[in-house]
Amino acid sequence: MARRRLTIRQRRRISDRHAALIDSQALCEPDASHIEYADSLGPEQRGVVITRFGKQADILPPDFSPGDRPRRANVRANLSALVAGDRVIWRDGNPTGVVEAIETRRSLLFRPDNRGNLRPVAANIDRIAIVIASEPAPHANLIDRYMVAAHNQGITPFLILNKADLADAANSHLGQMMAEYEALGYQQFRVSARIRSGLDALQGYLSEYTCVLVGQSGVGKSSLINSLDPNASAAVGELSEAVTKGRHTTTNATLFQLPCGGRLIDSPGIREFGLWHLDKRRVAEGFIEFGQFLGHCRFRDCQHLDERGCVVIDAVARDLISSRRLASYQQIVRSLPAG
Ligand SMILES: Nc1nc2c(ncn2[C@@H]2O[C@H](COP(=O)(O)OP(=O)(O)O)[C@@H](O)[C@H]2O)c(=O)[nH]1
Ligand SMILES: [Mg+2]
Ligand SMILES: [Zn+2]
Repeated sequence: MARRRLTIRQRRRISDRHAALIDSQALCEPDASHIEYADSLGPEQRGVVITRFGKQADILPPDFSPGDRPRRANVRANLSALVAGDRVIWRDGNPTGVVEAIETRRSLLFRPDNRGNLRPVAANIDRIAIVIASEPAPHANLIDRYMVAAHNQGITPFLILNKADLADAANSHLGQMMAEYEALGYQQFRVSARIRSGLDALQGYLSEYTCVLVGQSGVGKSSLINSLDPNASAAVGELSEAVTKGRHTTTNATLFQLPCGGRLIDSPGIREFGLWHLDKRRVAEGFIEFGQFLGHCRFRDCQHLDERGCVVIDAVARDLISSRRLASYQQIVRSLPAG
């Protein structure tokens, strides 16, 4: 599957939009025009967005339980960036309520759409679960990209190796990869959604957080949600994603409350996070083991590519940074627009 390439102009536009998007204050202004609805609507209350479609959203109380049926509400035009996980002020109505305001977000995930615009996907996320499996084979550079995006949004990433039931799950390439991330301090879990192994430890961790699952199509993200939540019916199998992709249907992020505690957001739409809006310095910061070296290179604007006096490159020679991670960093930096 060829990944779509964006033109430089599209990437620049993403940069500009990014600045506007994270300034979510603009989205949180209450709208005075709700007075006209006052008769038919209930009192203002807090809620959380379960999923968003078009001009409507499904809403539940912030402390909802698994299996609770959400209420449908209209979303005001000025709240167009509303996404799963958003905390809102809303009023119930028959048959449809109305969302009046978005509360300030503590985090926001976004991804580039087909036109190269950045779109918010999910809000108020605590952790990003990067799901991998022996099949389809993982790409360490893709994992690194997810990690850079997560760190830059202030969200801690961790790894879930699914399909532990497959013989190939013990292969040495995968083992090395997991060991490298473990040494960097990333939490990791080995599970099988199919034979339900390793789920207890994962559930214990998930119970503390709202997590979003990311990873290549086919690694078992939807299967994992279904095995953690008997009420969930996330669509399993490559066909479902292939079909939605062919039709250009927007697949929206959905928030699940797990019976074991914790919340998961399944988002078939997140295949990658754009990194184009980041400047190179922020990419380096997303490689957490580079941190102690940054700012100490001979040249203040060192990009750690091939400059003389680069302490990051020197750290590889001293076995303090892996050559694989440096190469992965360099690959990301070279893929960014010039400037
Ligand atoms: N052997 C094995 N197959 C799995 C496991 N989890 C999911 N699968 C299979 O992997 C394929 C893709 O699963 P799906 O949940 O749709 O992946 P997604 O694209 O990441 O959501 C399906 O055929 C699943 O049956 C697992 O733990 N072990
Ligand atoms: Mg899926
Ligand atoms: Zn350097």
